[in-house]
Amino acid sequence: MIGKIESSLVEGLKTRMALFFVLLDPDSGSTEHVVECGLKAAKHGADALLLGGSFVGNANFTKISAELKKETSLPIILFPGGCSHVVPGPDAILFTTLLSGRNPQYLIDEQVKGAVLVKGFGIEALPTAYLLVESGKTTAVEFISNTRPLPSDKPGIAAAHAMAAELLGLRWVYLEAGSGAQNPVPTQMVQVVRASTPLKLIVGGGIRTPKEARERVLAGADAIVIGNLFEKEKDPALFIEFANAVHGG
Ligand code: 1GP
Repeated sequence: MIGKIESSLVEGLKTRMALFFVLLDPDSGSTEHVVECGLKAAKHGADALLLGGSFVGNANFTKISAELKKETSLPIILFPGGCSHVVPGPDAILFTTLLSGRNPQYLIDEQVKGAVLVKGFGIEALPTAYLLVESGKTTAVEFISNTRPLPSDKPGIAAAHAMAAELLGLRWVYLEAGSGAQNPVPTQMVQVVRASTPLKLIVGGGIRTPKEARERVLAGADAIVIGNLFEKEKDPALFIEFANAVHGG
């Protein structure tokens, strides 16, 4: 069932070319630092805040979400690396399956354990196929998940995975180069995946300039995720530039 948050994101796409998601990594600094970064993003054009990462060692996960919720009405969407990251508080969760991999733990095992928590906490789930794409160096998600990424020069393979996601009833595809990736997901791959399925398409990992973001929107992305960049650089002007590049106009 499509919930309130997903409906509002889809609604947002009626007036914007794509949505601008800012990823907050709980491990990127103190709780105050992460919250400050999230609030800056909320104030300067983000459409949603993703919270999480493949490896989270910060026990303040719940606190970050609670602090953000006090100050912003922007959707806070969990982006978990596993079932242990499911905490009460966020509005929604990217309920992902690492479909590009062949490790049963991240294809279904974490989901079975996490489902009980997601339903118990009443968190809205956005069913998402997570496709990890080769990006020039080993990323945290590749290492932690013990899976091989999809070849970046074989967009047809990524498209076949996206089609499988559609036929399995998922609603979102996340084309992921990995946080801090050397190379973002190639524009051509975004185009080919876009042409293969009507599912909502999220693209992230290693996008460092508004131009790179815009190119992927023009290729068919419905949402762009920026993380790393804003952990170091919190200049509001940069948030605004990214938001404009992603939203279009
Ligand atoms: C990682 O796609 C996100 O899961 C964001 O990547 O941190 O490289 O922007 P960056």
